[in-house]
Amino acid sequence: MAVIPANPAIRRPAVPWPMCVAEEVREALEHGAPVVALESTIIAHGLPRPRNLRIATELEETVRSRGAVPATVAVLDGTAHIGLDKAQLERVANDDSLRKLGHRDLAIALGSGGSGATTVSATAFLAARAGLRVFGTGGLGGVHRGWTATQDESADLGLLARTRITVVCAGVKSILDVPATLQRLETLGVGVLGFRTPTFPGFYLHSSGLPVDWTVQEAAEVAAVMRAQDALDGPDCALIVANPVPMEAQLDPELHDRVLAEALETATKEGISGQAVTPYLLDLLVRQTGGASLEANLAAVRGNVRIAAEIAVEWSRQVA
Ligand code: PSU
Ligand code: MN
Repeated sequence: MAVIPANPAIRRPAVPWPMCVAEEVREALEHGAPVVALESTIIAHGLPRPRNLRIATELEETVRSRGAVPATVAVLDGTAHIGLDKAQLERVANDDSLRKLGHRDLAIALGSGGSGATTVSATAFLAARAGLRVFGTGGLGGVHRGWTATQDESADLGLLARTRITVVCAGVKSILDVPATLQRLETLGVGVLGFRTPTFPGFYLHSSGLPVDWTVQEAAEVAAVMRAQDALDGPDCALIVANPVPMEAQLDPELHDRVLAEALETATKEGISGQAVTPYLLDLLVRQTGGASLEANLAAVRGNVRIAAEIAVEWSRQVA
């Protein structure tokens, strides 16, 4: 019987390159101290300049003020960074050439020395690889409207179905097909917890009107669920903590519905497709609501990052 020699390239253990974990983050992980992953697509492609940099900095400060270490994730010149310094964060906010990287783009960007901002899928992948367990973001990608024709479902969902990480979000944007997205999460086996809410949040709106099966009231309860997941050693998928924008900060529902319908129509007319769909619609919504959608967006992200930090703190306390 012929013995096929093992490919040494496959056997070789992982080397530190191409991932650079910031000193502060590495230290926190070594000591079991709380760390929160933050994505960079929201900074580079989801928020207008120059406010994006201020917000990126503010989000990191929010994490710190709650007693956790922030780790914004991005790919710069062929290296995946878990935790950015000031200059790197500035670059993410201002560099026009930064691409939008989903997890499928990671090896390609690293192998070719490229740079880009990471989406939820790429951030969750890299953060989990680095040993982080909690991630705060705005909204998840999901199933787009008209999916039967375009097959446009965010790669976020597939990646979250096989990555053990807790993601705090305000649901998914109403530019998506929200019921279909919830159904996909169920099919993929991704757990969803409503945070102090019995309904799935509507990102700009406090509620999408759709129920969630589980509701928790405190960060400690989320940490307990994460411990149970570890005790079972699975399922190896994400836990979604769906945290609504406060009622007083939500977008006026009437304005929301009107502008959304217009934006969807324009996007179809202009033939926007693929990765461009999400940033295009978000930008159009901001302009058509006179900035009001941006304020609701920010309120949602701020709330999520705060809760993510609280969960990370509880989690490190409970596993200590
Ligand atoms: N939702 C937001 N702002 C964003 C995104 C989602 O409120 O910037 C980004 C996230 O990075 C998310 C990505 O992972 O859009 C999904 O893009 P796509 O639909 O192309 O997978
Ligand atoms: Mn897409």
